Amino acid sequence: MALRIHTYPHNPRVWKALIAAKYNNVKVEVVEVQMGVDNKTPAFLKMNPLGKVPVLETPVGPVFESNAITKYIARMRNDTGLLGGSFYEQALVDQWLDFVTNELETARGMWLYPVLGFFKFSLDAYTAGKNNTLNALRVLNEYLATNTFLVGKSVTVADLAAYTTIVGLFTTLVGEDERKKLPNLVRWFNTVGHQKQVQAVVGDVTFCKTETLAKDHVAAAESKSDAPAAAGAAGAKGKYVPTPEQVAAAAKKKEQQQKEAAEKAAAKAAQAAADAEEAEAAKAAKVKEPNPLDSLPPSTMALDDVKRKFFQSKPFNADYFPATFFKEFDNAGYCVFECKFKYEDDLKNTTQACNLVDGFVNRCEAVRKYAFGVVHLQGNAIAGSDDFSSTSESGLFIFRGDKIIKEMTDVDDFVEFDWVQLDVTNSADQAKIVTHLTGNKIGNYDVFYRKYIK
Ligand SMILES: N[C@@H](CCC(=O)N[C@@H](CS)C(=O)NCC(=O)O)C(=O)O
Repeated sequence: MALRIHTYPHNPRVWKALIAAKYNNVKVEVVEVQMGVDNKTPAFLKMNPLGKVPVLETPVGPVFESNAITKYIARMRNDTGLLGGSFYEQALVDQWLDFVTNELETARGMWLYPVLGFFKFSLDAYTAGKNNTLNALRVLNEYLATNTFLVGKSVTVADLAAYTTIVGLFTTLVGEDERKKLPNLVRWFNTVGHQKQVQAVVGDVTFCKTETLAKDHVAAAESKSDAPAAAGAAGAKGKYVPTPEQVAAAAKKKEQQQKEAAEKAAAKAAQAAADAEEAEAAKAAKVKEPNPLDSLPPSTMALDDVKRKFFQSKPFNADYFPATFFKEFDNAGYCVFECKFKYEDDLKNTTQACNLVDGFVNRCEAVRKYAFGVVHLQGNAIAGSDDFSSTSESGLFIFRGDKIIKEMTDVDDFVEFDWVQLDVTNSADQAKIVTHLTGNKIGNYDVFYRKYIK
C-alpha cells in the first residue's frame, strides 16, 4: 500500500511532508478531506481522535501530527540527510522543528487567522501575535547571518518546516519594509525556495508589499468606544434595557461609523499604495553608485563575446578555449582563479551535493556581469546506482580586473572555497582551464555535474 496523506488542498503543514517525499523519492497519495464533513466521520476519528488534518496512512497504521509525519517520510532514506547527520545535528533539527511549532506557528496563527477570516479580530491577540512572530523571525535572521541552512550544509526537515510556515507570512503579513530588516532570512528563504523539490510542491512565492489587515481590524479599533453601551444593552435582570428605538438608533450609528471607517481604511490603503509607488520611482531614479569595474581601462576582450563564442555550439564549442581564447586573452584586463570546495564531507550525498552547486550558482547572480565561471562535481561512479563516492567540488572563474571581484566575495559561499590564481600564459594552467570548462574527468574522477555562471 502506498502512503496516503489526508488533508485539505494547499495545507502548509502537508507541504513539508510532501517536499520530504520528493527529496526521498517516496510516493505519497494525497486524499482530499472536506473539512467539517470527512474529518468528523468515525473512520477518520479512528485515525486521529482530534479530527484534525493531516493524517498519514501507512501500511502499519495511521500517524497524525505533521512533524511526526514529515519525520516518518524523511526517515525512509538515510542518505538524503533530511534529519541531520551527526547526533548533535539531529538534536538541532528537533530544536528548530520545536521552535517553528511552538514559537513561530502559534504566534503566526494569532496574527494570520483573523486576516483569513478564521477568527474574530482582537487587538490584544493581534499585537501579541505580530510581536511574537516578528521576534521569532528576528531570531532566525540572526542565526542565518552565519549559516546557509538551519542545520549543517544542506536542507533538512527543519528548513522545510520553517519555510512552509514562513510562506504565508511573506505573502500576506510581513511587508517589504519588515522584510528589509530580515535580509539573511530572505536570502535563506530564496535558497530553500529555489530547490527543485520545494518548487515542485509549493511553486513560486509572490511576496506582499504591505501587511494585509483583517476586515474587522479597523472597524474594531474605531468602534472600541461603543463597548460600554453594548454591555449596557445586554439586558440582564435589574439593569437598564434600551427601547427598540434606542437599539435601532445605536445600530444606525454603528453602521455609519463602520461606513466611515471603511472609507478611511480605503483612503489610507490608496495613500499607502501611492507612497509605495513614489518610493519605488524615487529608488529607480536614484543614480546608482558607479562600479569601479566599469571605469577600468577598456579591454580588447569582452566577456560576453567569450561566452557567446564558447556556447555557439551545443553543449559548448570545445575548440574555442584551446584554439582562440588563450590567443585573445587580455591579461591586463582579466584574471583567472581556480576554486575548490573545502568541505568534502558535505558532498557525500549526491542529490544534496547537486543542490549545493545549484544554490551557489543561484547566489552568483550579481557575479555574472563581470565574470564567467564554472562549478562541477566529480567522483567515482558506483556501479548499479545513481550515486557517486569520493565526491569533490571545484571550479574556475574569469573575473574582470586583476583580483577576485567584490560581487564574488560578497556571496556567502565564497569562504567555503580555497581560491588559487592561474597563469593564463602557462601551458599547465591552460590545460586546467580547459579541463574545468569542458573535461569529462578531473584526475581519475568522473565529472558528473557541471553548471556555468554566464
Ligand atoms: N499540530 C497539528 C495541528 C493540526 C491542525 O491544527 N490541523 C487543522 C488544519 S491545519 C485542523 O485539522 N483543524 C480542524 C479542526 O480543528 O477541527 C499538526 O501539526 O498536524
